[in-house]
Amino acid sequence: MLRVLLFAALVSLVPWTAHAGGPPEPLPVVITTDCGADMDDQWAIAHAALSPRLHTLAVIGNFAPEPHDLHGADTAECAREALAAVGRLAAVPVDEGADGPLRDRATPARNEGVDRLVRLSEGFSPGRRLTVLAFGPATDIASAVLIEPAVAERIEVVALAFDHYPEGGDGWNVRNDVAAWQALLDAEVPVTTASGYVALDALNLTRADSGAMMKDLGPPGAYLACLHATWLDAFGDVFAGETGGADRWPVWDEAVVAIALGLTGQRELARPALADDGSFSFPNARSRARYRWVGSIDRQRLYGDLVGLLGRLRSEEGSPSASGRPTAAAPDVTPARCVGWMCRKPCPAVNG
Ligand SMILES: [Ca+2]
Repeated sequence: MLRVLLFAALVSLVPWTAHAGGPPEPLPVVITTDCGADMDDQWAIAHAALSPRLHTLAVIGNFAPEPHDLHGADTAECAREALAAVGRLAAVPVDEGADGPLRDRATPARNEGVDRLVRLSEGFSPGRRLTVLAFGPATDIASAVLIEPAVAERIEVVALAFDHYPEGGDGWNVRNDVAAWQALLDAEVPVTTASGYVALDALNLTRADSGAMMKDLGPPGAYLACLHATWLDAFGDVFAGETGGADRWPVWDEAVVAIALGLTGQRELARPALADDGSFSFPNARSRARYRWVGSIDRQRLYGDLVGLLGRLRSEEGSPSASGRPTAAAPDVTPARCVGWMCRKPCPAVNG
C-alpha cells in the first residue's frame, strides 16, 4: 500500500512538460470549446492564447445544448470575442465545429474544425504529440480520430471531464456527448482529466476576488472581470448550493490550462471504458493508452500566471515591437455579435 502511495506521490510531482535546462519549447495546443455556455471558456482561451509556454494553433467552437442551445457558429464567435479581448484574434484561427453530439461511438461528424484538427495533427507523432485542450464536449476530437485513425497516434487530450474515479459520471461536458468520450477512451489516445470537483475546490472565485485580480489590467482585465461579475448577476443565486454562495463561481476550464502549464498534480490510473450512462467500467479492453486523473491544481500559480500575462500585455500596449509591427495588444476586429446569456449585458471585449 505504501509503495502505491509513494508511486502516486512521485507521479504527481512530474510536471506536464519536463525539460532539462533552458526555457521549455512552447507546447503546441488546439482548443475545443463550448464558449458562451458559461464565462470560464473565455478566461481559459485568453490565458492559453497569451501564454508563451503554449502555442495555440487553433480554436474549434462546438455546441452547448439547452438551456444555451449554442451551435458551432455561436461558440466560435464567442471564442473570437475572447481572443479579440487579449489582442490574439489575428494570431489564432477559429473554426466552427460540431452542432450536436455524435450519433454513436462509431460515426464521426465532419466539419471545418475536425478537418483542421486532422490536418494539424499530421505534423505530430507518438513521440511528440499535439495536445488538445477540451473545454467542452469531445465531439470534434472523437470525430477526428474516427475519420483518421492515425490521429490517435498524434494527439493527446487534456479535458475538464468526469466527476469521480473510479465511478465516473459527469454533469456537463461528458454528458453532452457520451458517445464521443466512448470513442476517445477506446482509442489509443493518452488522456488526462480534471473533474468539476477538483476545479470547484481549487478555482472558486468571489466577485471581489476576480475584481481584485483584474484591477489595473486595462480593457482585457476589465473584460474578464466583467464576464465573471455578469455571470454572477445572472446565475450566482441559481447555483449557490453548488458553489458555496451566490457571490462565487469557479473558472472551471482554467483547470485544463493548469494541466497544460504543469500546475496540477495527477496520478496515472487504470484507463476506464465508458458506459452509456457516463459511468466508468473496467477493464478497458480496447485501449492501453495512458490515463491520468488530476488530484490537485496550484491555484495561486495558475491565477498568478494569468495576471502576470495580462500585466505584460498592458505594459506592451502602444509600444512598437522589435519587428516594427504593431504589438499583439493592438486592437482586433470587433466580433459581429453577442452570444447566449452574454447578450443580456455584453462586456466590452475589444482591446484598444
Ligand atoms: Ca467550457
